Amino acid sequence: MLKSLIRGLAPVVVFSSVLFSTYVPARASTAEQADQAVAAFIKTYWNPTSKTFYKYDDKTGTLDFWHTAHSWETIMDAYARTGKEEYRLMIRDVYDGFVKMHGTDWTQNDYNDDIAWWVIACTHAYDLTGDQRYLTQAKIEFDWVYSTQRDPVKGGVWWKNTEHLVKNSCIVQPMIISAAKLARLLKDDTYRVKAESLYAWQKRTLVAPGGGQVWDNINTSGVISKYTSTYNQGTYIGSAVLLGHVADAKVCADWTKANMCNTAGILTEQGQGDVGSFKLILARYMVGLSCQPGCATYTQWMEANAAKVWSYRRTDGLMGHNWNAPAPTTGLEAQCAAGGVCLLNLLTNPTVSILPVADGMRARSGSGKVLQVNGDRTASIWLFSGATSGLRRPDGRIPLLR
Ligand code: 7K2
Repeated sequence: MLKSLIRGLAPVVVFSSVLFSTYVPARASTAEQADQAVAAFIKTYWNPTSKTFYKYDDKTGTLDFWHTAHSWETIMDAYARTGKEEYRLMIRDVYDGFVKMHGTDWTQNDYNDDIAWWVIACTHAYDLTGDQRYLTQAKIEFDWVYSTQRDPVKGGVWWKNTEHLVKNSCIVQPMIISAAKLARLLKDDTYRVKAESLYAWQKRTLVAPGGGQVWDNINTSGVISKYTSTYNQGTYIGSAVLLGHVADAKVCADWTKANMCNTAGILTEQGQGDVGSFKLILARYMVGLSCQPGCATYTQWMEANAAKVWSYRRTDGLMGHNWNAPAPTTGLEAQCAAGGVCLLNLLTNPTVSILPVADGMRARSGSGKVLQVNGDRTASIWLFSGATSGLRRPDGRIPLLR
């Protein structure tokens, strides 16, 4: 079994190493840990009746709009890793429960970043399931924010749609990620142009000279808030990777490691509430960066964080909001607990990413089939060393995962 798997993968490994000198980094965290982590999360926070997540670990409250997008993507990560039907059905259920509660006009939400996170999550859901409704909805919501919430005079995107006072990294960067993903999925290069132009604005306006540190926002008088968060560091890294500006992403990752971690490299930002989702965001896009050629050492950094937060888990398996201390035994909010789950599922995904590819490039899969990569420069070739059948969409294609 193992031998045939290795034989099956051999042509791919040769193919990739000849062209790109890629290698597979050591994986410290395990699928068993990821299994336990996602099971504990679902057991505590998922309400299958209302199809919503509870906010608190005593099964009270309802998880907020934007945190729900991240928990939804975390379930998608579990599905992408395992191909399990249970998670595939949950992808559908989370969306149905959310729409039941919030409808499909998400522009009712004051915060443009909240809308953008649902756009991003919908593109992820479409990638994994091929269900058109996610892509349709993502396009509608993105188009609304893009056409009504940009500053036509000075560039950038307003944070809130009820008042145009500040333009924040936390909206501009998720819009870049959304546009890059929509360009690929809709096969529409105008979205790539939008992404690139927002990226250029972001880089010249809200990134410190030399790169690395992402500032928070700029107001109507041109005053910049230099507050730094893993949220903004993470989405800059994600934007840069998706657009092929990997060098920018590396500078940002290096700055984050040097300035937002303790000496052991463990992220120190912590808190519940909104901040509770921030490290999850960084983790998602850091694992994406670590799959780029020459970036495997970032995997060790993320592995160290995963090991630490896992070591501080509760007896029920839930991980906390402070990755440098034991998880609180009560009062733990879902968006905080989701961070470690997301990280473990991404690190233990049995796929090997090669790199962004040129249009039309093909790779031979482990099973000997040829995968056509969908033509755009943001796509990565994903090679499956685990069961691929559960991961095929109804149209037979294997989704590109990030
Ligand atoms: O500090 C604020 C904001 O200035 C900053 O840009 C971001 C990112 O973090 C918080 S806001 C996080 C928002 C997420 N969406 C829903 C909103 O309710 C929430 O304020 O550092």
